[in-house]
Amino acid sequence: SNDFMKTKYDKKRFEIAKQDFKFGTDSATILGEGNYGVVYKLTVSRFPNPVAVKVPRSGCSKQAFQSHLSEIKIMSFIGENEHVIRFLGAYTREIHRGKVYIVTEHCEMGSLQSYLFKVATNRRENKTTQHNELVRFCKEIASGMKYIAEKGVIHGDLSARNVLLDKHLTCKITDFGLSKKLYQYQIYTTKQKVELPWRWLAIETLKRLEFSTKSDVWAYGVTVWEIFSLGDLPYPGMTWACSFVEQLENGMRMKRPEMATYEIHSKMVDCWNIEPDQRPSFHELMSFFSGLKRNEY
Ligand code: ACK
Repeated sequence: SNDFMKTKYDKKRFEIAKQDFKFGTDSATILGEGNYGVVYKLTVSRFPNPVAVKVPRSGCSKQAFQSHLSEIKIMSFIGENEHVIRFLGAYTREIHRGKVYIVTEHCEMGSLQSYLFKVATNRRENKTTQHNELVRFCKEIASGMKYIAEKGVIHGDLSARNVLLDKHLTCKITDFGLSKKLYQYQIYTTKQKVELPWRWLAIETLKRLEFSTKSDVWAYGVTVWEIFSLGDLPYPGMTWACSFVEQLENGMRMKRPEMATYEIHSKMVDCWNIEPDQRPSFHELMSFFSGLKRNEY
């Protein structure tokens, strides 16, 4: 059923030679680190601009490495869209040694989450300009997610930290792979070491491990909440221990962030409907944010 599992990585088109990666030069910097591995900003010969290179940790588990590989497949299957991170190539010749590099476009402005933090501490004079920018982010993410959903791919981990901004402040959705998310989720539930991204997970995911485009819509609603609260942690003050799932079932939802209109808040709440089928589609969400009147704030 998952077409991307049948897709082959087009080696002729995407394979990059090892010597083309300019590791250890002045141009190489670390963009970020996680348990998965490291993301470098790097010069790679065939590309005019620096690119982002994801390298798994040398001691990472077999499953973490598998998820790294599935990301290549998923990204090549998804193809190109203005609001999806562009896959540029990979180095896979040393796959047997656990060495695989994934190359994507570099987004100069970093994650949407870090941008929102900056906006929060450095408020704009013009509220309308600010509001319109936030609405544009919502529209672009809905547009990218509509494209991903049409390809039959479930993102599984949509959030402000998984949206990147290029130099024009255009949104690019990143960090793919259902299999990866399912794998991570098992880790979360078994070891409880890494924090579970429960604040973004739909009720059916939390209860029955069900992922779908509609659970992506739930996460989209949480992302919109993050945008209008300028990067606050969702469900402020709440912990997993205070029976989160039960509270959701009893109708607890996030309040309207100050910067969101009542209309926008009501749309977020629609994304958090208990019934997945009752949630809006990404097409609807894109139309909604496209149709919002400017200067409405
Ligand atoms: O908020 P940031 O600066 O943007 O910190 C995170 C960090 O790496 C961990 O993911 C940054 N990052 C990841 N991929 C890219 C990319 N393709 N372009 C620019 N920054 C990236 C992200």
